Amino acid sequence: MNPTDKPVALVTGSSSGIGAALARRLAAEGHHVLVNARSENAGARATLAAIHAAGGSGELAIADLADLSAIRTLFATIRQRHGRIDVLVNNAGICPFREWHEITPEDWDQTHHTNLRAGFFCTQEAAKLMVETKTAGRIIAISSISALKGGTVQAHYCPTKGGQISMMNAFAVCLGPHGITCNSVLPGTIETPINADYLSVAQNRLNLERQTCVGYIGLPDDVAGLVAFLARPEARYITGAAILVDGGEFVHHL
Ligand code: NAD
Ligand code: RM4
Repeated sequence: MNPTDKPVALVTGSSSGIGAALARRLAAEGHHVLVNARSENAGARATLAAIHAAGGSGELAIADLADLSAIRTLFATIRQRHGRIDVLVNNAGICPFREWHEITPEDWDQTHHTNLRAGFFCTQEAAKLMVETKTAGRIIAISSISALKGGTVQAHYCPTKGGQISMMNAFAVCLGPHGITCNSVLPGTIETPINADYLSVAQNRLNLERQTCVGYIGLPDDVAGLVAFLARPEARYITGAAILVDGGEFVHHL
């Protein structure tokens, strides 16, 4: 049964990068955080250890979200153990950098299943539980500036990020009458394992730094404050919003 009276937050893909920062921050804000990863890896254990070290509460929630049956099992476990979910952050994502002419059907399917389909079915499962328990829940998609801009090696990835915004808008309409908000957060370039190889090329890093207004690449904690705010009760009137956290990259024309 429910091992905690705290509101329960699931952060998908929280063994590294932005997800790990969001998990730590939501725990610091008083949530019991479900740290999701594909397997019980060192990163997931490190996220949970950091939560506990800071006096927070959480547990591992292992599931490969590209697998629909794993999503169903994950939510069945959440129902059984907690009987509630208050916050869902659809953060898990992949971006295999590929030139447009090299992208295979397998790249397309893997990217869409992870970034978009998993988010849809996690949202559907979370929303069912929120509606049943009359929880004024919060659903937040970690989309991207790539929903609004193209990228030379991201022609398969950009549509998944645009789709996330469209999906949150649709769910905002469906779930608003239940007091559930659905929003999208659009990071610019944030230093994480997803882009470590790309940013290790000095010219790529310089180009991206120059594209921002502030002149530097963001860190995962730069995204955490906004997500924590959207998860709070005081954010109840913000829904169907898409908010950039990009150091001004979108408005900066070189
Ligand atoms: P990351 O690689 O550190 O994090 C992605 C996480 O998703 C990893 O922990 C990975 O294990 C997990 N994941 C991947 N497939 C999964 C699956 N099938 N099931 C469960 N977990 C899975 O990179 P990140 O930059 O922290 O990415 C987090 C999100 O932020 C992604 O959706 C990404 O598109 C988005 N984003 C990142 C940037 C950036 O510049 N870093 C910018 C905009 C948006
Ligand atoms: C983002 C954006 C960033 C890149 C990540 C992987 O949406 O394009 O520049 O680092 O994707």
